[in-house]
This record gives sequence, C-alpha cells and structure tokens, in this order.
Amino acid sequence: PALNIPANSAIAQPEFLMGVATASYQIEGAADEDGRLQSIWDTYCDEPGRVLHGDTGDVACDHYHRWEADVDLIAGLGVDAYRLSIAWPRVMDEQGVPNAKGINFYKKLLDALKAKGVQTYVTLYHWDLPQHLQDRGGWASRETAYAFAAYADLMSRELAGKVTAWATLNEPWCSAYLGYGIGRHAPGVTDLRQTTQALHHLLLGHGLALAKIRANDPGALRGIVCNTGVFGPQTDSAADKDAAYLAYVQQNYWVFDPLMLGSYPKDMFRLWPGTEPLVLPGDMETISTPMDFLGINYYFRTVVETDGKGGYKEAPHSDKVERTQMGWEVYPKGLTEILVDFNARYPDLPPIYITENGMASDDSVSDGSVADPQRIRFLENHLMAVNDAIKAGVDVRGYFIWSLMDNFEWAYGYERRFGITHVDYTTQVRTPKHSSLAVQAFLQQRKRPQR
Ligand code: GBH
Repeated sequence: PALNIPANSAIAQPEFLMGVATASYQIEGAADEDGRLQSIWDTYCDEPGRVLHGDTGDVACDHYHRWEADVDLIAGLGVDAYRLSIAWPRVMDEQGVPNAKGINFYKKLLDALKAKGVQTYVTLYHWDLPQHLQDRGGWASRETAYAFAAYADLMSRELAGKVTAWATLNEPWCSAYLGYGIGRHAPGVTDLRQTTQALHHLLLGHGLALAKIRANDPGALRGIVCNTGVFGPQTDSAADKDAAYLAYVQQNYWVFDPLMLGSYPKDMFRLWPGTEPLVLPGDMETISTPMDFLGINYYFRTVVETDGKGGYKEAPHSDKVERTQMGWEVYPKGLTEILVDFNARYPDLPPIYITENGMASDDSVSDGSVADPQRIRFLENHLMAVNDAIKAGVDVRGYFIWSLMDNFEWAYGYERRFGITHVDYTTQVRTPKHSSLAVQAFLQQRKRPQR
C-alpha cells in the first residue's frame, strides 16, 4: 500500500518535489579507479578503531560500476529528483588539473538521469576531502576554501546545463565539529580552535563557490545543505533549559546565523570561550551571499542536561520513547519546530528543501522481500510534519529521503541501514524494501501536472 498521506495535503501535490538522496563516498566504491586520489575518509577508515568492524568505502555499493542499473532503480521509483554528490578526489589531480575520466563519470550519470526526466540536486562536498589538502591543514587552513572555490569553478563549468540545483556543502557542522572537534569523523582531529576555524573556512569556501556557480551555470539553483537538530531539557530546571538552548545554538545557529544574518551567534563563544575564528574583512559578506534555496537535513531530538560547568551533555536515554537502529529518538514534531523557528528568525530565508530525512533499521531479506514498517511510519509522520510547517507559512518546496539504498554509514560502516532499498554487500543485489514500494505507490497516485 501507498504511504498514508492525505491527497489534499500540500506535500501530496505534484508541485512538491519528492526525491531520494545518496553521497559519493557512501555508495561509489572504486576507490582506486580512473585516477581517483586518496580522500580523508580512505585514510580515516584505515586507522584502527575508527570505523565499526574496520569497514571502508573501497567497494561500498559499487555504484561506480552499477550506476546504469541504479539510475533505472531511481527512475522506477517515480521520484522527481535525485540528490547525489561529486567526489572531489575523482575530478582533479593535486595540481588542480581536471581528470577527464572522473568528470565523465558524472557527465554520463547526469545525462542518464536527465534522459529519464529525473531532476538532479548535486552536492559538491559531502565530506570526501582530497587527502593532499588535509596534509596542508585541511579545513583549518584558509587555503582549502580557495581550493574548494577552484573545484566548484571547474565542476560548474564542466557540468553546466546538466544540474538542476547545486549545493556547495553537505552539513558543514559535521565536517567542522565531528571532524575537527570530537574526531568522530575524518580527519579525526580533537581541537575546538580548529573546529571554529574549520567551520569559518567551510562557509567561506561555500560563499566563494556560489559566485563561481552563478557565473558558469546561471540557469541552475544554488544553495547549501545543513544539518539541524532539536533538544529537550532533562528537567525544568533553569540550568537544564539553558543547556538545551546552548545545544540548539551549537547545532543550528552556529551555522545558519552566519549564512542568513552574516554573524556568528555570541552564545557560541559563551559555550566555547576563546575559540572565536580569525575572520578577515569581507568574509562575512561572502558567507552571507543570498541563495536560491536552503537544504535542511533533519533526523532526531536529543535530551540534554547541564554539565555543571555552563555547558550541556546528553542525558541518559529514556526507554519511553521510540528509537531507530541508531538509537536516535523518533520525533517528527522537531522538523516542524525547526522550520517554524528559522522562518521567524531569518527575514531573508530562501525556499527550503528537506534534503535528507530517514532512519536506520536492521533490515534483512526474507522470501525476497524486506519488511520495514517502522520506516514507513517514520516517512509518513515526517512528511506530515513538513506539511504542518507549510500550513504555518514556511516555504518548503521538496523532500528527499535518506537514502535511496543502504550504504556506508560513516563511523558505523555497513551495520546501519538507511536505505529504502536493501543492499546485499556480498552479491550487490538491490531489493526494494516495503517502504520503497509504499513511496512508489504514493508517487504513482499523485496527480501529474498538466503540461
Ligand atoms: C547525515 O548526517 C549525512 O549527511 C549522511 O551522509 C548520513 O548517512 C546520514 O545523515 C545518516 O546519518 O554529536 O556525534 O552525537 C547525519 C547528521 C548530525 C547525525 C549530528 C549525528 C550527532 C552526532 N548528524 N548527529 S554526535
């Protein structure tokens, strides 16, 4: 049966864009092929103890070789759009010389999607930084922002006309904080001064890239994709409420304020005193360059309490709430709350796309089918949460499910399955889960626009 979404809701109209999402390192594999350089994730995966079971992206879903069948899979779902990312290490060498083989992979892929009528939302950076740039400081170094602008310049020239919408970065918060703050992601650094500087350089690179894309591919939309999250206080005490507020600032306003208002929130540096980044004249103007869309990724709520030192920490998990295979709380209302809050806080908020939402479950194939009832409910309830935000006046234009298929889930390797399609990593067989069939049926019964 189809996703249970009322036919008269805004999100069930054909104008509301429905898509599925992936990212290069999580699906492509072919790590050493056609001149691909080493990325920070290849390095990180090879360090003992970093990734569960020592998994790596060397093969992943072998999408680099199976892309044609995967395009058929996407088109067969009936989605309007596919969100993918480009692997920076595939398309340029260390001197910045274009690598035609790598670039051609994306040309063929984008052309095949276009031929099937699938719009393309292309992220330039979904975490696979070329290792040679990390060797010179990575995002903690200002040079990386300029290198990113040169990469964006090249790709928007090479792929002009093939892309519906460009997103510069995926979740700069994760790159900065998980990568340079707590070391849970590549490059595995733990230094808060590098963290705030890295975020600044990511955002600067984003702003510089927007100008290149505008010049080279003026017909495409330009934006960024950022993660969001909501926080609840463990108790009603003032200290716990302040803890929840600070966590919210750290996860959301730290990134969105510079993009939307041109300044960092002061409370960030109450949380992390003495970590203000070095900001050069003109940087904040570049960072707050207007965009055509904002991509928002949303997954869950976290309950926090005071750490007793003016900060916050995660509270012990309550067993009263529903959780996913990640241990993440299922909290659809949080998505409405975020959208309504941003709409009130940012006067120039551009149209929004939910560029990722979904959940992991421990799915397996039995009798040729995969039952994932929790995911079906999850998708329905989060789509309705988007609908509530639209009713409250927020301009949300589309929604992408994370993910098209099970894939390399970063520090959790292959043990967490976010796909609406099951992947058998031994045979690479793709099996649609029940959620995928429900999405497909929902999309089929939507009215098609009159042409
Ligand atoms: C997204 O990130 C990614 O874009 C995607 O590649 C990934 O596969 C997908 O979601 C599923 O995870 O402070 O260490 O407790 C997820 C966004 C935001 C998830 C912050 C974890 C808290 C990490 N994340 N969050 S931690």
